[in-house]
Amino acid sequence: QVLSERGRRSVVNLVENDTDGAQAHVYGGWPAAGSEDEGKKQLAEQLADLDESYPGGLAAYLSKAKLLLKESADAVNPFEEYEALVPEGESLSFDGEGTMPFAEAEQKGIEAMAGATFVLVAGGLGERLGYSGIKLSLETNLCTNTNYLELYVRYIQAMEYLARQKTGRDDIRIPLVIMTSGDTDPLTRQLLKDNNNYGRDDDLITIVTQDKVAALKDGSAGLALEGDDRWSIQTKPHGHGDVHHLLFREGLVDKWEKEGKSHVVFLQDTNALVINSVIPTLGVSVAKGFHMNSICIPRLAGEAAGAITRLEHKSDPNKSLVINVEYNQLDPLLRSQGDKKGDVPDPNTGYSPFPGNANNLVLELGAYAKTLRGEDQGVVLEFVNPKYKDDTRTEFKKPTRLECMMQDIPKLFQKEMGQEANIGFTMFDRWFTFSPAKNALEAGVEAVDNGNSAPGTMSSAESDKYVQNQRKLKFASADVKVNEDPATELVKVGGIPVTPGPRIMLCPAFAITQEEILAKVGGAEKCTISERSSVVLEGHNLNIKNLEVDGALVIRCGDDTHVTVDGLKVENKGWELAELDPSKEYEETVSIRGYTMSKHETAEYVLTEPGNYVIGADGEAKKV
Ligand code: UGB
Repeated sequence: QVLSERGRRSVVNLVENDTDGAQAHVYGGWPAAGSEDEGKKQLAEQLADLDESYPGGLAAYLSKAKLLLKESADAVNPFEEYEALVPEGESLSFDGEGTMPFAEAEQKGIEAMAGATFVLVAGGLGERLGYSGIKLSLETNLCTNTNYLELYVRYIQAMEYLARQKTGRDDIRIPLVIMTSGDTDPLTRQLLKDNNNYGRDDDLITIVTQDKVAALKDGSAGLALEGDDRWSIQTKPHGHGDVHHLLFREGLVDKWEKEGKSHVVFLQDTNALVINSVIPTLGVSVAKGFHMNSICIPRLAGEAAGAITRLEHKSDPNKSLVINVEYNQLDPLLRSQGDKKGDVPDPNTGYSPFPGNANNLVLELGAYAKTLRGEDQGVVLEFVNPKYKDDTRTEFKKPTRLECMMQDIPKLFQKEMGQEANIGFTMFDRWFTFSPAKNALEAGVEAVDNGNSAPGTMSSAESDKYVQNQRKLKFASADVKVNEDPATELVKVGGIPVTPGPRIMLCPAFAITQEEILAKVGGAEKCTISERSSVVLEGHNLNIKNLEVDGALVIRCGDDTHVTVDGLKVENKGWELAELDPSKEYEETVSIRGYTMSKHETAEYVLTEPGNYVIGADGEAKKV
């Protein structure tokens, strides 16, 4: 009688569906009325919340869990019926050869930009990174101190600007949805609030929040209680796969269709390089009619990145599909087939023969919407990954739960569209696309010491951003040394090999396409940047004609400020990385990177007034 109607209904549901008594510890042995009533109410409300947040309710969740836990206990191989083959796909190279010329893909992408909409999955905690805040708040680099969230927003803003310029249409608006979880939601909202949404209109940034799911204590899917609290069920994250159902449930996909959008771009939280690949990938999606296109990179064998595979069904070709196989499943799968060598490199390339999944996806909206409206409502296939106490595979070391991944959506595409589903991927060079910050410094140092060249730390992510910009400017014929060779050029800071410089930041408002870089730098009489230099360039209408830098230079221009750098020669003490003193304590954000930056001297130009300016040999910015 103390329970609310919804609470009471959920308890009754739990009892009625519990045919094997697996949940008796939850609903059985309640003390008499009047005793612990608050606890009873709390439990019933939580059961009702769990019921409401999962399609089909808690009963559906538990019955799926039972099945999957049984298969796991029996060590059923989920790939039994399949053989993993290396899939055929597209490849693009910014400065080399691909299956399609880069400039052609980029042009097609530029034409499609107006139809893009972005989703950033940011519900994960930075446990591996050793960071207790939200990963989106981490600074991508110490030259501009731009955090991940701001970087993605600035990129989207730059895309919108370019789309408006190209089409002459002022009404193009590119929205962003951020998926948070209970763990990341308050801090993400606070970050946006503290920064006034980074200047975006309120309706252009939407937050959807994923719910946690019930934790399970044993192979019968018994609900795990929170420590000694018999009135509280333990919950855990369900994985980034929640994003599809949430977009459907919140009506966002319907809204985008009405607005005439054509593609949805999914981004992960801490890979600053990936934005380079979005426009060309969009171009490939359009050219090839892909319903789903995964951004890929050459994968290091054993790397914690999924592999895109063609899973060939042994008896029914209609069940074959191109899909990610997650890194923890790849080795056992490959050990069970062919040469049985497992997840090893191809001796000819040094990389895994399977494309590495950067897990940034471009989905075609029409096919996606159709798929989400199917019976699964975007709930992607789940899996369990219990850590067993011993080989009997009966008891868990700690409670487990159902998990799901956003890159598993091809199975739903296939279910709703059959063989019509057109699933592809686009490979890019690693330097251009992939360097996420996922690991703590210690784990990164260990990876380096073990011969893995991808430490995946804050510092390697920052260094790779500079290398990328060195390469972009070099491509545009600038006189810039590319320092990227771990054996001869990189220097160790905090145990992680990083580029000694130059440290170059080409902000999204300076260039997000190859076309822009060539237009702004490619025609320069001179653009020389010494190795010890740091350079920040920002401005849609900033052009380099003649520039020499040996030190630190920052030029930031407003949208309507046209600036030509013609004859500027910068020579100053510049900026330097400072290693941490092992005897001192540092803030978490500093200690996970392993250094700070000392900004000794800077030549800085911030020009926001509309008009035309030249920065010449005398170092003055003159209005012309
Ligand atoms: N995320 C959520 O939004 N909600 C969740 O419940 C969990 C995560 P991780 P991991 O880039 O190399 C992925 O933890 O294990 C967000 C791919 O599955 O960084 O490294 C989270 O905030 C893998 O195939 O994922 O693996 C983050 O933005 C591989 O490509 C994102 O989901 C790998 O990334 C990924 O979470 C990679």
